[in-house]
Amino acid sequence: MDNCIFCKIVEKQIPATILYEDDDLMAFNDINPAAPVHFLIIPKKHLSSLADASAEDAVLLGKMLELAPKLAAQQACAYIEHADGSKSGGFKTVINTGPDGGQVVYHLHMHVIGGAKLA
Ligand code: DGP
Repeated sequence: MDNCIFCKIVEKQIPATILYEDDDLMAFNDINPAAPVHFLIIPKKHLSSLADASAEDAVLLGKMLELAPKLAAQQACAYIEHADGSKSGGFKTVINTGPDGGQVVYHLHMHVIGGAKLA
């Protein structure tokens, strides 16, 4: 889509630190990280926001959610349940939607944030 900054990243028209790419998804580091690990998972298909997703996008949304813990683990913030029952690591996933949700870039994206103890 014209004038969409994330579509331009998908098209490699502007640079980004790309962590993952397949036919449907891309993940790249956030330009303004809120924590030591902060990357975005986006569908390559332009959807303006989560509110624009429909039933036909359910598999795509599922793939985004499935990818988050895998990439988080690669970025050294895996969530681990230990044999003794204790837990460590982890990360936060956020999808901002609309002005009141704090959305600034209108191409659906999921923030994955970690590498620190988050509130
Ligand atoms: P949101 O408020 O959920 O729309 O967050 C948009 C995020 O996108 C924000 O954390 C900064 C990031 N961002 C904006 N422009 C660029 C860019 O050109 N490159 C990268 N890597 N991230 C960007």
